[in-house]
Amino acid sequence: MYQLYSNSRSPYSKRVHIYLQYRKIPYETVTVALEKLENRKKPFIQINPYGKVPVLNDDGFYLAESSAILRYLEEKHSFDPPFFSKNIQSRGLLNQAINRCESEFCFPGSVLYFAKKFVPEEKWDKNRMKDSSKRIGRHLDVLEGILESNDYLHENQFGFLEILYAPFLKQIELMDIKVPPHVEGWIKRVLAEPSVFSALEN
Ligand SMILES: N[C@@H](CCC(=O)N[C@@H](CS)C(=O)NCC(=O)O)C(=O)O
Repeated sequence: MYQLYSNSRSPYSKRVHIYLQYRKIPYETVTVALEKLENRKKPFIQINPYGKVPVLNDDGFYLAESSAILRYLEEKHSFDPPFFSKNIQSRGLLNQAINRCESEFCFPGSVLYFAKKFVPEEKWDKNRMKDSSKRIGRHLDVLEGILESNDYLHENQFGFLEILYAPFLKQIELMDIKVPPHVEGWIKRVLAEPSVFSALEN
């Protein structure tokens, strides 16, 4: 059975929980206590030298990076319909959207999340945080353009992108931005999807 090294406060870990539950793949969770810095010590540091969760253990094969884990499982299991279509242009557009999700939303989102959750306000890097909010605002305007005429981001179906975004959407109120109306409707749909709801509740 797959093992998922994870922490319950880690949005990147949550992506993999959502995916495994959405695809109904059995797995067990191995909790890595980030608060005790277990991720920086042996044996975990030998599994992932960057000391980050999530990591998937597939019978002794270890894979880190949430998006890479999802792609690996998606390729390994050949689900129907797959998240990555056979059409090369469709796959190209999905990969483009994945990169933009990471760099324009989740990364600046993490800057705000970790500052607000774990750093005392007097130590906040306010310029960096302001810049992160601005970047997220620009990104949501781009998503709004897509969602004006679609319920979901890629080929109008719940899929890979929604799973990557979901744990970060749950924290959107920390991002100090005005959420455009179609994005707001999409967030409600994504968070109501049963696998998302259950993975983010636990
Ligand atoms: N790009 C990685 C990011 C993983 C990541 O940043 N994980 C955080 C928890 S959300 C972590 O393990 N932080 C511990 C540390 O950096 O010490 C992914 O997609 O999996």
